[in-house]
Amino acid sequence: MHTGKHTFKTTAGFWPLMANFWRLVNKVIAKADVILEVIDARMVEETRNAEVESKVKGEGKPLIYVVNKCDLVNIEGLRKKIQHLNPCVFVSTTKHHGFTMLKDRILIEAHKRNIKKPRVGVLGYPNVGKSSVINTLKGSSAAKTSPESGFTRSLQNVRVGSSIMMIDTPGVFPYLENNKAAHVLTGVIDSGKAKDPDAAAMRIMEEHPGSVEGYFGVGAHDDGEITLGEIALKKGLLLKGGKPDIDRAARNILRLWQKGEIKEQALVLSKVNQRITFFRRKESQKPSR
Ligand SMILES: Nc1nc2c(ncn2[C@@H]2O[C@H](COP(=O)(O)OP(=O)(O)OP(=O)(O)O)[C@@H](O)[C@H]2O)c(=O)[nH]1
Ligand SMILES: [Mg+2]
Repeated sequence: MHTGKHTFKTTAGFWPLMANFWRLVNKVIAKADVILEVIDARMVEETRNAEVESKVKGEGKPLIYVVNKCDLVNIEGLRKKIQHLNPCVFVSTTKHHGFTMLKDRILIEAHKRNIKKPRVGVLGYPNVGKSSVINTLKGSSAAKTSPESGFTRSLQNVRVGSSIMMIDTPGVFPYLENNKAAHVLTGVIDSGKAKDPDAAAMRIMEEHPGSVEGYFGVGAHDDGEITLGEIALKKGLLLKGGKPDIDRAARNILRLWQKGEIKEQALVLSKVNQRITFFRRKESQKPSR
């Protein structure tokens, strides 16, 4: 069982390790021949760390952007949006997608530098799936994972095949970063502890139109609060007097978002489209009267 997670966070939700942030990053950069920056596909900008990226590049080490949790987004839309991130590999550990490509990319970057057996440092925000990426590359659960952020607590070497050594790290933040809204969305701050759950839930609805509504089967409204109210009513989340409990509805959404259960609507739509095409095909196969 995992214990002691909270030694990583103060009650204010800060990360005491922040003082050690650069020490950790520098250590990983020094040890590694190739660096992976793992990013959450649903929140690319919020889970990138420009300072770390320029530090890695400044040290002359190759950086590969690993966009994880691709099962939760419309990948084609995302691919166009982040063409400038290069080299970039899209993966999903739950769907085992993109890992041959990732292994190849690691070896290509290493071989460019005449390194046959690269050591690969895996950096990224808490909860983006660093340990899961390592496990999927390896094909077994060597690095422990958890839906709780801040789970991996120290550097850990994991051998992948005969030629690659991965270095798992605890999630790291930009120095002095205090973007609470992003922390709620990325799961760094637990849904139960979010200060303004309704604002965070509405941000998800704004940035990923239709995803929350599609999940709960409610209508979309310009005013997100109306949608939250409908979700509360549908789920029977009521305050005394029968009013919808917006706060609980919003926390529910955040919990499902952090767990990766709410997907972008485009994905749902593409499934719907597949089904429509399937039924149309069946219809057209019926003998005409
Ligand atoms: N939907 C989805 N969930 C994922 C994927 N990869 C990881 N997760 C989930 O994300 C959560 C965090 O995964 P970890 O691998 O522990 O993340 P981490 O970056 O190592 O986290 P820390 O060690 O806490 O910094 C877990 O609940 C995983 O199951 C993915 O490709 N798709
Ligand atoms: Mg981890």
